[in-house]
Amino acid sequence: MRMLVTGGAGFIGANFVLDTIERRPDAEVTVLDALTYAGNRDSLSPVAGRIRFVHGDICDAALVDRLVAESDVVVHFAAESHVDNSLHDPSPFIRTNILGTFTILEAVRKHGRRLHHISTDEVFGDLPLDAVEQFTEETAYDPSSPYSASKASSDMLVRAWVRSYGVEATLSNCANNYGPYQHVEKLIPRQITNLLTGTRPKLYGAGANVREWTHVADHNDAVHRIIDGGRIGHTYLIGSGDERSNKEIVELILELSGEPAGAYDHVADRPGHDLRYSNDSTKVRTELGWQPRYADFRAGLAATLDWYRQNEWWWKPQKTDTEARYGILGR
Ligand code: NAD
Ligand code: TDX
Repeated sequence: MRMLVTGGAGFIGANFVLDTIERRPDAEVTVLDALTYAGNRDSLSPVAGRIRFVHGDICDAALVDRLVAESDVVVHFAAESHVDNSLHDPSPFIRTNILGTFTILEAVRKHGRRLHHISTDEVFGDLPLDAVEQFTEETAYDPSSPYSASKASSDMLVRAWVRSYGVEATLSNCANNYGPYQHVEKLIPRQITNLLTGTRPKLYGAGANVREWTHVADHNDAVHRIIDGGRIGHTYLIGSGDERSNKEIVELILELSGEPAGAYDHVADRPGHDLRYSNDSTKVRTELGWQPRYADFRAGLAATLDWYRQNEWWWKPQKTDTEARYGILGR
């Protein structure tokens, strides 16, 4: 199988490529990545000799056309992915997430290639904190931030290209991921690396907002199953079922780091801050036999903490710039 992975130098994409090389030894993998501030070629160093790396932009129609023509399957991870950045400057989100996905769709349409589009639970908006309600594949889109609106737009384009042009695409909307190689701007690595650099964790507002935490390896396992057995035109929601408030997460990181429970700062809340996400992942479990292997979140978080402790070389170069950006946002 010739596989084109967009955004393969980012957090989830790099974990996907490392996993793919083990799982599909015969696969010919090409990574297309623009190496924005969020992309890091070092994440792919364990498989550098096994893949082709193309430094380029998913909005470059001629390049995308050529690479898609040379592939059997396109797995589309590339995106601007951070909500806070999207609130500060939405323009790269509109360009990469919407125009970039359009560019990929036009190439897979022309060459008749299989596409899997990676998306997020954030397209559905949020749920009340005290409800048992969950998102399902039928929930209406109601995005809150420029990031989630741009991802919602990209999903809509994929659905339209399936219906109107018969493009062979599947979609998945996963809950929050954690694990190795995640950029230090995101909640869990930010707090772990704050503690490793002698800074107190920063909690937005009261910290009551709830996220459903799914290990990146479990997300990618679901993606492989959808590529192999997913129904064309279908959407699959992915999530571990493990929901936690941000306050619980920060307190658990402090505990695992041997620090006192209250040793964190409250900072300004995120505007429009979604309250709770929760995916009903019955479809991917029953149709494709998926279930999370990292069912013990505490153990998965402890392993992630160890990874950041042991791989300072990987994250240290990002840390100063990231905190400087947060300084501008007042968070
Ligand atoms: P990330 O920000 O870590 O990585 C994104 C990658 O895309 C980077 O390597 C970057 O260089 C690349 N990229 C950005 N713009 C590009 C462009 N114009 N052309 C080519 N490459 C470009 O993101 P992530 O957390 O790994 O997320 C990957 C995908 O998964 C995204 O589509 C995101 O919406 C989705 N997702 C993320 C999560 C999560 O918790 N992180 C959860 C659900 C879905
Ligand atoms: O320092 C922080 N303190 C804090 O309280 C940071 C960085 C975040 N938070 C809060 C905001 C959110 O409620 O923690 C929660 C998680 O924040 P992020 O890591 O920024 O993730 P989120 O906004 O939930 O979005 C993530 O999951 C869905 C990914 O970034 C998206 O790409 C994905 O689509």
